[in-house]
Amino acid sequence: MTEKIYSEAIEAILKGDVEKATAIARRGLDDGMDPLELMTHGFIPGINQVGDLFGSGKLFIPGLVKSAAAMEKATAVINAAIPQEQAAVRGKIVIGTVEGDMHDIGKTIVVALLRANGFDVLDLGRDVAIARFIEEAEKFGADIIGTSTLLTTTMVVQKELEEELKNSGLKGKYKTIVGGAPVTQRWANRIGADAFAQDAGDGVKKVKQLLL
Ligand code: B12
Repeated sequence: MTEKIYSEAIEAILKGDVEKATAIARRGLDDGMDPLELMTHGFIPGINQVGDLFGSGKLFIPGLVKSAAAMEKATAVINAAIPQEQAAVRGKIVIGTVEGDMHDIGKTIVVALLRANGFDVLDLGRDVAIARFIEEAEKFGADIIGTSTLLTTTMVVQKELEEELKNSGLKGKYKTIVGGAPVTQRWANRIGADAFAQDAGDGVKKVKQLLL
């Protein structure tokens, strides 16, 4: 039963079928599935296959856009169903996708899971300039700045943020966490980010560690 819904989710994303993807997300949740399990074993493998097809020239922009739309809708349904922890606020995080990058599906999952775990999260959306990350962190009284990037060409913005924080004497004030498909622990070490997370669950774990 579970395997079947995972393969249906993968197929709906591959086909870029928004209605089907939404219906599968709702059905899985109605059947009592864990939202993150459904995301991790169904929808994410689906969008990763889309990425591989696109990367190898077997799928083109219109197909990528359709699949992304189905993924966005399924993600919204699943994010809304993540159980919320009633604990006191554990810390404040400003998060966004870096300037030049429009990918935000993974970032929205991270935001939803952090909120569900009792963190106060300010989501700045996508295509966020370095100056804005810093201004908003100042206004919000953030403990942590989190950045997402999916493009190898925009990874450098995470490095520039570290440099800007150092230059403005704010490096100690905010901890930083970096994520996104091409980002690695090695990259985080190289640019001087305080943490790296490979997925949303790991993100919650690393954020908790940063706030200890
Ligand atoms: C969906 C998608 C799109 C959608 C995005 C829609 C949206 N609202 O996000 C659209 C159609 C807009 C798109 C556009 C483009 N895309 Co695109 N896209 C993808 C695709 C298929 C999936 C991305 C995704 O959503 N993954 C699923 C999520 C859940 O995973 P994730 O983002 O990695 O997030 C997880 C972790 O990384 C982590 N995480 C992520 N962020 C953060 C942040 C923090 C703080 C933390 C702690 C953790 C964390 O947690 C998340 C949850 O587990 C990828 C392929 C891939 N497999 O990555 C290509 C891909 C990223 N795209 C690519 C390209 C080339 C483009 C375009 C340039 C295409 C074009 N010619 O126009 C444009 C770029 C537009 C721009 N300026 O940004 C390339 C990038 C290649 C490269 N070397 O940089 C990829 C790799 C496809 C490929 N194989 O070629 N794309």
